[in-house]
Amino acid sequence: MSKNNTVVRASVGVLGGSKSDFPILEKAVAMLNELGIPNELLVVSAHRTPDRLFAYAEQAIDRGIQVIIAGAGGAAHLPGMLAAKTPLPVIGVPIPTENLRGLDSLLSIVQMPRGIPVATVAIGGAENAAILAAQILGLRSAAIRQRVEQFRANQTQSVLDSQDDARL
Ligand code: RP5
Repeated sequence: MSKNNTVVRASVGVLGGSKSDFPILEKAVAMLNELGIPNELLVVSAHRTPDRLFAYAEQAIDRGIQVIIAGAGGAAHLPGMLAAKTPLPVIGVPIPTENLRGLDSLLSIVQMPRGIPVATVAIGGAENAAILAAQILGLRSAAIRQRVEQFRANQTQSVLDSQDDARL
């Protein structure tokens, strides 16, 4: 919902294989909100709700989704299966796991077969997933591109402000 009570269609779908993934994925949502990008956060499990996965992927374009961020842990098939079912760009977020610390998630997501790519960020790297989604949307939106550039300029400035060596 926008400030004037009109319904704003999400342009980025943030999907998690389980609600237990939300503490990580909410960082993507926060970054998308900071960059002014309408989004939605849903549970869609490749293994527990496969029909919901297919339905989401098949309807996403018509619903106005332009980029999908998908996070899953362990046998993390959600991003790859979404990528198999939609031509939209899919960004995979490997969720940290208790036993293997997310290395299982990372390898499951990054090792896609030739022909069906998933852009994979670092383990737990939900914020970068959101920034990458914004950069993709920025190809067609000057306003989003400007907000990404401003974010980067602020980031640069805060690094410079926090260093005590003024020689550089
Ligand atoms: C994956 O299994 C989910 O993405 C989650 O990271 C992991 C554990 O899920 P829960 O057992 O916490 O629901 O499908």
